Amino acid sequence: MAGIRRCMLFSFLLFYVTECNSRLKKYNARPAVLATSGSPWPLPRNMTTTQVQYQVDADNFKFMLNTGTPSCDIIVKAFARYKVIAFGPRSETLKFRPNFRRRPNKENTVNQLTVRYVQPCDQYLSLESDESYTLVVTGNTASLTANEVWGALRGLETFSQLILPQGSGMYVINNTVIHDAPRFKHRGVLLDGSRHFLSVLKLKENLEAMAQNKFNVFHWHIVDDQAFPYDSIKFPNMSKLGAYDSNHIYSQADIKDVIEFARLRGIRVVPEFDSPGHTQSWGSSISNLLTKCYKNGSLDGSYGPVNPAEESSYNFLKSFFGEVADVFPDHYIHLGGDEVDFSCWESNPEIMKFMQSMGFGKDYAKLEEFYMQKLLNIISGYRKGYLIWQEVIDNGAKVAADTVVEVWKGGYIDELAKVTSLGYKTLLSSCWYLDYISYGSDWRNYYGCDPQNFNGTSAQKALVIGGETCLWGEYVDDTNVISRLWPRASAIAERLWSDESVNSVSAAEGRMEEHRCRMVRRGFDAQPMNGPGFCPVEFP
Ligand code: CP6
Repeated sequence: MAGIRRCMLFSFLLFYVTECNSRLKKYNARPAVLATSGSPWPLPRNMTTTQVQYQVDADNFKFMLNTGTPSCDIIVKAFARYKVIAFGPRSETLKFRPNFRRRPNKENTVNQLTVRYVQPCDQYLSLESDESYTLVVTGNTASLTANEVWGALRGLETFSQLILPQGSGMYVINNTVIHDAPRFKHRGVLLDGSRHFLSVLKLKENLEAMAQNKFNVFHWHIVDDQAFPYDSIKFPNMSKLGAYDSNHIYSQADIKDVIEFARLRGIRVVPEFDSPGHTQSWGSSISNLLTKCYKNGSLDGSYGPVNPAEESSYNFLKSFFGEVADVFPDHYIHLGGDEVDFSCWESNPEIMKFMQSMGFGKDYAKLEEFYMQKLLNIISGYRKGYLIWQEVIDNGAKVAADTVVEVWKGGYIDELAKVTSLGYKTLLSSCWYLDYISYGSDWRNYYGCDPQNFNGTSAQKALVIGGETCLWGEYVDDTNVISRLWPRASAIAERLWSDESVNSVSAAEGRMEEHRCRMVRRGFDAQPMNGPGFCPVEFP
C-alpha cells in the first residue's frame, strides 16, 4: 500500500511516473502491459523499420557522447532526462523489479545510444537553428547523428518513443533507420497567463509536453486586459496594481526559471506584450498611458487603448520594452496589435485634434498604424525582431522586412496569400484555436488544416515559417490546461513537423491513439481523442 501511495506522489512529479504506473498495474492485478506498435509522433520524414527486435537493458543502458562531439549542459541534462522518460527512475526500477525478470540476451541487446553532432552547442534555439537528425538502430548499436545539438534533442525524443515497455521492466526496440527534419521552423504553443494565472509548475509541465511533441516556441501571452502578472524590474507597480493579487505574479526568478527549462529542451520563449489594445491592466499603474473615453462630451471614467497622441506613452514604451528586450533572450518579441477598439479614440477630443493635425481624417486605422510604427521602431532600436497579429498589416502598416505576421482570423487562406505577397514571413493560427471546444474528435480538423494551402508562388509558400496553436485563458487555468491542450495540440505538432504528404486522418488515427497513451503513461493528463477506449497503462 505504501508503495502505491509513494507512486501516486511521484506521479505528480514530472518524469517520475513510468515505472510507478506499471507497478500500480500489478497491485490492481490487471494483465501485463504489451508493446504497442512503436510509431513516433510526429511522424519522421523518412523512417524504415523491420520486424527485428532488440532487447533494451534499462539497468545498463547508456547515452554516450561520441568523442570529438562538443559537450554542453543541454545534452548532458537531456541524457539524464531521457533515461528517466524512457525507463522510469532508476531507484524505483531496481527496488520494484520482480525477481523472475529475465536477463536480456546479450546478442540481441541494444545497451547504448551514441550521439554525435558537428557544431559547438548554441545557448539558445533560434529561427535559424538546424533540428535535423539521423537515428540508426541496427544490430547491437544505436547511433544518433545531427549537425547541431538541437537535432540531437529531437532525435533523443524519437529514440525514447521507439523504446517499447513490455511489462516486468522489459523493453524492446525495433531495427530502425530514421532521417528526420522539421517541415516548419516555427512550431508554437500560445498560453495566456493573464485571463487566468498559470503556475510555473504547470508551464514547465507544458514545456515538457511540448518538447515531447517537437514544438519549439512557447508564445507566452503573459499580460492582457484582465491582469498584469509580469513583475517588472523598472515598473514594479504594474504587477502590484495590475495583477489579480500578489500570489498571481511571475517574478523575475520565475521567468528565468521558465526560460531555462525551455532552453534545455530546445524551446524558444517569445513573450507577448500586446498593445495598444488589450492593455486595461497596464492603466492601473501607469497614469496617462491609456486613452480617457468620453460620453456626451464629458469624461465617462473608462479607458481605451494606449493613448497614441501623447509623447509620454512612447517614453514609457521605450523604457518598458528596453527591459523586456533584456529579460527575454529570444530575438523576437510579440507586440500584439490586435482587436483595437476605435470607439474610445473616436470619443476623445484630444485624439480628434491629433488626427486632424496628422491629416488622418477619420481613419483610425491610420492612427493605429502610426502607433505601431513608432513601437516597432522602438523595438528595432533594441535590435530585436517582432511578431504582430494580422490586423497591423490589414491596416496597412509598413513593417521591417523580417517581421513575422501571425494570421489568426477567419478567411485565413486569402490572408496568407496577401501577407506573403507583401513579402512578410507568416505564421498560421486561425484553425488551431484550442480554447474552442466541442463534442467529438476535433483533432481531425486541426490535422487537416495546412498553412501552405493557399494560392501563391513557391516564394510565397516559403515565407510561411510555421504556425501556432492558441489556448486562450478565459476558461483555462492550472486545473485543465494540460488536458485541454494535450493531445489536441499533438495534431498540430505533426502538421508542423511532418511532411506535407502526411495528411491522412485515417492513417494518423491509430498512431494518435498510441501517442496519447504514451503521454498518459509518461504522466500527462492527456484526454481521450477518439471516443470510447482505454490505454494499456492508465495514469492513476
Ligand atoms: N486576447 C487577445 C484574445 C484574443 C485575441 N487577442 C482572441 C480573440 C478571439 C478569439 C479568441 C481569442 N482573447 N489579446 C486575438 C488574437 Cl475567438
